[in-house]
Amino acid sequence: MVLQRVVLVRPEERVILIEAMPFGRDRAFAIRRKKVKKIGRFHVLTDTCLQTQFSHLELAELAIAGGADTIQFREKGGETREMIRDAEQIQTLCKRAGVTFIVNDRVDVAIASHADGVHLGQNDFPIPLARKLLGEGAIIGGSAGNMEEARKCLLEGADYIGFGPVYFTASKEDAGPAGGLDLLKQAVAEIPLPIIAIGGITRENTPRVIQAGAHGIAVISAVCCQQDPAEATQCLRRLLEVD
Ligand code: TZP
Ligand code: MG
Repeated sequence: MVLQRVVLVRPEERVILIEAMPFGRDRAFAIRRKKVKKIGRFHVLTDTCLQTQFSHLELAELAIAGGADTIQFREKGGETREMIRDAEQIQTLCKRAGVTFIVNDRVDVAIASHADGVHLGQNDFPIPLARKLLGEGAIIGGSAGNMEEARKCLLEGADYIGFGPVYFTASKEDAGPAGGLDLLKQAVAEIPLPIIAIGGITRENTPRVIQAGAHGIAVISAVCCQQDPAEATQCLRRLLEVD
């Protein structure tokens, strides 16, 4: 049986130990020491499929103006060269504003654009391989929809977990069923990484999500599909600051 234990040690130094005991209790176990990085609490994922009024760059600009602390460039299609150009421009913007810049799915685009990190789903580029390519300093986020996936992200070395969908969402076709607040609470209780709630996050439910212990939120439609993305971002930002 594979026994895995995760212990939060010396929280003042923001270090966690991840122990994996593949051969049982009486055998030597591997210990991985992992420095916990500063992870933003308000991730805006740029999207140009659900809406066509704003470009990725414009959305990033508006979200930063409204107070987002993390921009995730999320482009599922198109030409790689165009993606790199977009990513480079957003990176420049983020760097100037002191905002974290993450690229969804594409490790190559993250490297090319000097992004702060990547966000990877369960079937995307493997997290350990991404770590090898990006280095220890990079921020790597993993997506999880249940506890098993969350544990996997942790053991593979993710720095934070995008956990959800917490609520119903029409923004991602294969998002899976909404897990609800109780599952979110379970993830927060068990996984010693920042848990970013995603999926159907709105002004109405943000306070509940933060109350449940989430480190922060990640949104698409609540910002990108609004008439005024900067104002929408600002409203959500205020709700996070209340906590
Ligand atoms: N991953 C899980 S749910 C989701 C992603 C990318 C979509 C989130 O979009 P929205 O519009 O904030 O529900
Ligand atoms: Mg993905």
